[in-house]
Amino acid sequence: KIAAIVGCPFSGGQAKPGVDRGPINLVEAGLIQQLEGLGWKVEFDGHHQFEEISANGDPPIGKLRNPRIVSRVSKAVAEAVGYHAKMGKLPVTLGGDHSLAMGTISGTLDTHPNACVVWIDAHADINTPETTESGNIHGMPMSFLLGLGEKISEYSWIQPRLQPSSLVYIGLRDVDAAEKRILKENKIKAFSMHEVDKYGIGKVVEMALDHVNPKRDRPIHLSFDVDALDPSVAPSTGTPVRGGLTFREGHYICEAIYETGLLVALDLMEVNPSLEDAASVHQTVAVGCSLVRAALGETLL
Ligand code: DIR
Ligand code: MN
Ligand code: MN
Ligand code: MN
Repeated sequence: KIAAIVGCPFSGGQAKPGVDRGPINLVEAGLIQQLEGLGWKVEFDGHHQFEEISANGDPPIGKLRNPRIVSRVSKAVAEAVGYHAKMGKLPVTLGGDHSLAMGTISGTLDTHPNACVVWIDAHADINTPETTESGNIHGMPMSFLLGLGEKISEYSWIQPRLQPSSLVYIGLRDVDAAEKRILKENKIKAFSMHEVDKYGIGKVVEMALDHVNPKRDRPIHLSFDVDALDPSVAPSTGTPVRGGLTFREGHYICEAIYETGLLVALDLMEVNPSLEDAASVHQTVAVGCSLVRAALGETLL
């Protein structure tokens, strides 16, 4: 069992600087040694060095902000994740903002065309180029992967091959009006915090897997936005929303996905070490590491 760390110091999918330091902080906190301690062989050949395009060189396309750099960076990430997956390794992508998931999930699907996606987030990240209110592409990766909305030629490298039935959300609580319509129109299964409260996290994970993976035979891509956790648990993130997952609920999801034996790729995104005080940053980075450990097999007993 080999894990390949894909460090993605990138912030262009949203407006707050600092999220590009997330992967550096997670690695410096000892994540690699921690995974080795779980019995993994861990490959890490340094963080990705993404090309820079100045703001001048990357004017908006419609409402999309930084559209060219986000596209090129995600394309590079797709190639890296796809390559590791093809080699039989488990790609663990450290963000960076969640626009990177256009790349990670494309890379997963190149090798595992039948993979399903479990998306843990306060947000649905399914705005289209037409519906986005912010213009931030980290709020849009799912629409590109599903092939919803206007086609932007810059993003023509993304094959829209994920079926709406192959995606499930857990943790939602800040979903734009247009996103709610998109979820309904496409019959996308989502367990918001309301369902987590109602059924408990154990039942929610079971129902989520029953939806995307009824026979438990499909590879799973787990994309975890740290803002799914309550801000009291993970304060240092760009768009915190109160009423989130507890520490244990977040870890339970990771543990349960690991137990399926079907995990083929993991994203841990949106840790921003420049937000909040030093203790909050330390706490958020530590929680990020411990979520990754849980997804890679750390048990409590
Ligand atoms: C909002 C916020 N729905 C947007 N999205 C965030 O910008 O489209 N995603 N924060 O993580
Ligand atoms: Mn997100
Ligand atoms: Mn989010
Ligand atoms: Mn919002």
